Amino acid sequence: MFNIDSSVLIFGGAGTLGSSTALHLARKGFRNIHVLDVYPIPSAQSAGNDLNKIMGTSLRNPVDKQLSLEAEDMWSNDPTFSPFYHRSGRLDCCGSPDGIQDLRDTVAKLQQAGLGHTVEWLDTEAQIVQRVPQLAGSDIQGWKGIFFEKGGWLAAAKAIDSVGKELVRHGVKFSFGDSGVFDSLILSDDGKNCLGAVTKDGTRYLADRVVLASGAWTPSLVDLEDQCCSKAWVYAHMQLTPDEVKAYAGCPVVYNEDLGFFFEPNENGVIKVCDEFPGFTRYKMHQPFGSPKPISVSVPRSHARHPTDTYPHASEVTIRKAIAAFLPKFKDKELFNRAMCWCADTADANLLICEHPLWKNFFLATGDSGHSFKLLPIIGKHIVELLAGTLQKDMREAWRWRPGSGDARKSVRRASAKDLADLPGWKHESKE
Ligand code: FSA
Repeated sequence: MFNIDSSVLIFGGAGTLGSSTALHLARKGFRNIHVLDVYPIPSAQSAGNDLNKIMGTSLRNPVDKQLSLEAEDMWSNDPTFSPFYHRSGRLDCCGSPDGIQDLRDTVAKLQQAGLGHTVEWLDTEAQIVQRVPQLAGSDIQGWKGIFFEKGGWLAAAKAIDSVGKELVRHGVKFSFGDSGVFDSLILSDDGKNCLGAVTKDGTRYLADRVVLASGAWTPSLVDLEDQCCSKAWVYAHMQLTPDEVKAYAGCPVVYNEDLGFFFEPNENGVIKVCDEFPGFTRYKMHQPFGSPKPISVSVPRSHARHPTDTYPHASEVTIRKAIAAFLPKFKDKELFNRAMCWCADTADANLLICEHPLWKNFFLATGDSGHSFKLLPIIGKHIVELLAGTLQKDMREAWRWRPGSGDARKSVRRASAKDLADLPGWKHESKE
């Protein structure tokens, strides 16, 4: 029986998938929700704790159309979320033959899904510049583009903070620090039922349902049998002058799969720039719960705990290359807040949201594959359906437990991720 009196523990509850789960439970009237995390909401080590994330329809997987439409509706109309949706538009653009083919494939997929009318194909540089005047004078020879009028960006950390405030209003219980960090499960005598969990400080919590939504940390907490590979992506910030801010205000998100992407300046005149690449792993021997012995697993390193970490020297080169291509005016600008942010890739880039096959009432919600922040308002609704046993079949199928079904280290990307151990330049303090 699962009803509003059931108790639910949500680890990673201060991040994207976890906070959304707590929100949907709270809105349904559940009175016994306990959010646990190492940092208070919005968790300083959540990938969602960021200036901005890209918003727009992306149809990678079978259930994406429904999720995209549901998310767009809530980002537009739900007061907890709508202040944080900036409808600047989004340009996907590329100059390489492979990149242009990918753009054409994207249009074809949208058309097949009946969403062809939501994008405009930009065939020439002039058409691109007409949509994004800030690209005039950039090195975009031969580029093609797709313009998503409806897309834009999300003020990510602020949106999770807004969820946190609503959770407080609903009376949700929180535990942060060592009493919020997952250590192990409490199992029934026959080992088949999850009865609760123990946290790092030894506190024992009993619950009807336990959800582990710890993002890129999940594979180091519970053995996921290689279904998720945690990888870091990088970003840097640059400060614009007031005149530059005026010129870039309202600029659509520009995304180039060969180079990277940038966002319009925020209220402090800061632009975030990212390069695009297959991510960085950090493999080490580690023993997650459920594994009888230490195994090789990519373990994130928290930027919140290691604030002087930056990114590898190689990232400075690729971020500078992206800036030189689409923000040439700013190519000599100082960069700051260089950092890594951790996501969990699955082999097929579908989420991993399912009950654990061995331990009933223990649920995983991870495998964001770098594209799930836009689902913040809606994903929790479906996670709650999973807890209640009512999740629709195509979602159950897409998000199922599926070890052995592919290579998460490569995922659907062009190449396998390189390991941080082989990349100098990012670690600026010796403490582990
Ligand atoms: O929703 C989107 O398409 C944004 S993806 C942003 C990104 O940095 C990727 O570019 C990267 O490859 C990784 O997946 C992390 O997220």
